[in-house]
Amino acid sequence: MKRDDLQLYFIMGTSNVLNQEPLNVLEKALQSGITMFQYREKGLNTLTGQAYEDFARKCQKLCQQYHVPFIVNDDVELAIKLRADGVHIGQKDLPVSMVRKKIGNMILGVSVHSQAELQTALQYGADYVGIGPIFSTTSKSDAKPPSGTDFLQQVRIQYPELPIVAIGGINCSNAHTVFKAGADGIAVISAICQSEDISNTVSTFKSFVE
Ligand code: 3NM
Repeated sequence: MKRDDLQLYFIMGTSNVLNQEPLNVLEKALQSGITMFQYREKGLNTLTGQAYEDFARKCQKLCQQYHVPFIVNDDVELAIKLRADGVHIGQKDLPVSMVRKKIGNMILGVSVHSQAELQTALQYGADYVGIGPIFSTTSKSDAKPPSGTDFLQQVRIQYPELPIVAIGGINCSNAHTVFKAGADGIAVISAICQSEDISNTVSTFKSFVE
C-alpha cells in the first residue's frame, strides 16, 4: 500500500449516519477527496446477512469508481468474498498471524495501543497500524481512554517509515496536532458523518497533511 493512502481515512457504517443516505455520505466524501475507506458496521440497528453484504458491495463499487482502497473492518470472510483491498482488525479480533495467512497480500491494518501489540502486528506483517483513541470519542462504545499523542510520537521515532494512522475524536480543530506528532494520516467517523459540509471538512483536513 502507499503511505499517502492513509492521509484521510474515512470509516463508516450505516449506524454512523443520521438523517441522510449513508451511500450519499460516502459518495460526497469520495468526491471531496478521502484517500481510503473502511466499512465498519457496528453499533445499534446494524445491517446483517444479505443486506450487510449488499451494502458492503455498494460501498466497494463506489470506492472503485474513485480509485480509493476499500477496507473491511474485522470481517475477514467478507473481505475475502468481496476481494476487498484489505482488512482492518483490532485486538479483539482474530490474531494478526491468522488473518495474514487467510488474506494473502491484501492490505492488513491493525489497531495497536502498546509496544507489545505493535511488535506482534509488525512481526506478522501489518501493512499499517492504527493508533488511538487520541482524543475522546463517542463513536466506539468500548474505546479505551484517550491516549493523546505520546505513543504515536514514540512509534514514529522508532519506525520512521511505518505507515501510521491516528484515530479517535479527530476533528478539524485538533487534526494538525496529530500530523505534527508524526501520523501519516487521520481516520475519522463523526467528523465526516456529522459534517454539514463534507467538501469543506475534507479540504480542511487535507490542508494539514505534512
Ligand atoms: N477505533 P470518531 S476510536 C473506530 O481507538 C475507532 O481504536 C478507535 O470515531 C480506536 O472519529 C474509533 O467519530 C472511533 O471519534 C473513531
